[in-house]
Amino acid sequence: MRRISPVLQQDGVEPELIALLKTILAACREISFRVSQGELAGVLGSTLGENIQGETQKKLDVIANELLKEVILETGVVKAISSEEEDTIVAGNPQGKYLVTFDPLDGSSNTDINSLIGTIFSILPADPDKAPDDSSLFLQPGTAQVAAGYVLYGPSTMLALTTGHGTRLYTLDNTYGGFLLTEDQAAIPKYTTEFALNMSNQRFWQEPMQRYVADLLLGKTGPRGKNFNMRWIAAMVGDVHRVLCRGGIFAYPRDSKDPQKPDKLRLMYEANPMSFLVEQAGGLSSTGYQRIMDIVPTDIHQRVAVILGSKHEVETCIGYHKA
Ligand code: FDP
Repeated sequence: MRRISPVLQQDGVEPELIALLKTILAACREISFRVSQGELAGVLGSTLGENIQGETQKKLDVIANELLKEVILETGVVKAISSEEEDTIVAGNPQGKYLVTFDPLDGSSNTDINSLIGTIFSILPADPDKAPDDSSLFLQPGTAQVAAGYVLYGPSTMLALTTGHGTRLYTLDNTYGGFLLTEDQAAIPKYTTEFALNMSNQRFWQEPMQRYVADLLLGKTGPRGKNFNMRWIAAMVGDVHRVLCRGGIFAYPRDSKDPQKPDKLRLMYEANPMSFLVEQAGGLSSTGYQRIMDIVPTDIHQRVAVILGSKHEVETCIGYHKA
């Protein structure tokens, strides 16, 4: 079985980027270990509690954020980072070639129930002429990403990674301590009968999505002429992983539940990296009206509607938005 470095070298990935990816993965191995310890690690629960040593207990997402931030900035090749857990960007080496934006622990509502969670990351090139504390550094479309991936903390710890040469899946081998290639080219089937949506939001969706899902639910008796099945892990990283493994459509559409927050998922460290992985595996990713990776961000924490997965199904859903 192949390790990551030779695979990335074979793809012609720059040595500095390989080193950066390996550093991110080292932090993810540490996060994986802590996640696997659950309550025993004394890390779950309130950020305000204290453990028996009198140290302040921290939530797992805060710990994951600190771990990643520290090791990424230490590499010296990163000009700045942006994280879901940080209000503003954090400056790194002014000469750094890369920017890293990440969600340290996606699906955090799953932590306390020992269910799927993961770390999502996206790497962008850094403009050499901008200062490391200039947040406009990050305002690049998803098409500019040089690498993207997630590490899924599940029954096994898995990595999905792309540097633009397809999407590969790796599995953490705890005996050797590294990730081994277990799926060389993830390929999302073009057709599917599986959808993932938070159905409780149905009445708040916009009209095109209402119509699309109503037709899915009609199954064989409706215009789609086939029955669909539903899955909802409630952690994007888990739902997208299933889509990469066996196809499906995953959506978190725009809704009117909270007028202050029409979209839920974050563009820069959720939608863009997942879109890169999905497109590299032959799938599609859209807002319903626009390819997600073409969006030029205006804010590092911007939110966006997401519809991604099996090509034919996403195209069908987009069709309802044109009608
Ligand atoms: P969470 O809020 O638990 O971090 O990132 C947002 C996210 O999880 C996604 O991972 C997940 O797909 C979605 O929200 C779950 O939303 P619902 O609470 O509406 O099910």
